[in-house]
Amino acid sequence: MDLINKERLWGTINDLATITMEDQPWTRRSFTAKYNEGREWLMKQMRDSGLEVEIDEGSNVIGRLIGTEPNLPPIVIGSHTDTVPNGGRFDGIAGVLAGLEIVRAIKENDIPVKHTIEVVDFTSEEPSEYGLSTVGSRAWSGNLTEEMLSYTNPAGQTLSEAIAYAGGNPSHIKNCKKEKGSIALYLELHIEQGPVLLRNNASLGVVTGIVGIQRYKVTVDGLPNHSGTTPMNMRNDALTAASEMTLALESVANGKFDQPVVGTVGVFNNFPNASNVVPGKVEFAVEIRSISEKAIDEVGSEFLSKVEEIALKREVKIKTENVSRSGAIVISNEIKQLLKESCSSITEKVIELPSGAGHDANQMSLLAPVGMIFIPCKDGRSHCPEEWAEKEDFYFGAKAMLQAVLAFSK
Ligand code: HGY
Ligand code: MN
Ligand code: MN
Ligand code: MN
Repeated sequence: MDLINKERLWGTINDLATITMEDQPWTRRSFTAKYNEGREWLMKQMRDSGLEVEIDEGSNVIGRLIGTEPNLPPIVIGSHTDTVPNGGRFDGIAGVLAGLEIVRAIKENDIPVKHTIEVVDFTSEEPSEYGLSTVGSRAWSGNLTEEMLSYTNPAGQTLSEAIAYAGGNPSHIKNCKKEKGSIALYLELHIEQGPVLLRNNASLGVVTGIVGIQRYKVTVDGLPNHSGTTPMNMRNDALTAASEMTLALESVANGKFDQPVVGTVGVFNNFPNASNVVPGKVEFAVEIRSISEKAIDEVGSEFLSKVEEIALKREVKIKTENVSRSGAIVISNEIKQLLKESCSSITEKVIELPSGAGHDANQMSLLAPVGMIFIPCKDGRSHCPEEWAEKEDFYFGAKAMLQAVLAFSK
């Protein structure tokens, strides 16, 4: 008998994804009114489904279905409902809504499940205007420091104020820190955000590991000047210096390491950004990712020394800040086996693969055994308006995750 309601599951995707900023399709940036609106919609769905609903000190939204043995540590099914700009109908949303559908199926069919199940929308998984990602799951793992709470957005508001705006209580953030072992299992369904499932004609993927991510913020201070009267050999141009540093990251990341590495400059802010002013200052964001911590360290140190060299040569000042580091994780054989069996009970087109994207599972791996199921996304693309997943794959993913929960909690 089919427990997952395919049409209802698919309908929730559209209901939430269309709660988007008027001027930016498929966008619900964390800590905005739209983000709060989307979470109000989610909490109503949770309450209407008979779940206990709360927003914790880290402003994580939690919907709880009490198990038959409530003293057992809970199973957490999580992901995120915030998006990158113009970026997500499925990224994050799919995992939260699959969790909602799973608890609905359990409740409606009176299936006895020992463990309490918590469906969690973790706050600000995407790098926000405050420069930090996985904010809510960091609050649970204890990796959301006082210094991070003081990070500011371009308007000068602090992350602490933003968490309060999202319904959290940052001055008591320590209250939502969890102890290792206080969660029985963390599961996350996510679109792959890459082409591997498609290339292998697979419907479901069992994730074998998740990259670590090192984030830096680099500030280049040159000398703003009149672009018409300042000769080329008398400039301290912050933008050309920052551009050479960006190309240096690209060439270092193209080097040979024990595992594949990617390096990206995705944010690049030029000041004063006027066509007739020699750029005085550039702030840019750097991220380096790999399954290998050693490779991340090697690329990071090589990049930072190149930045020093270029600054010296171009007579500009630099400040490099270590914004955050999330560790790479390897999924345990036990959890991989659990997910392989549950996925294979739904479809024979199952493969194993690593995740080049970071997830809340990175932080959750510090607290509990974690497992992830991937579903294919169209053309392997994500973080763009074209991001799309097929109803059937999403349905298979939710069914497989339900199987995994029932098998784990029998
Ligand atoms: O950036 C990532 O890897 C994820 O999509 N937040
Ligand atoms: Mn993302
Ligand atoms: Mn995501
Ligand atoms: Mn002028």
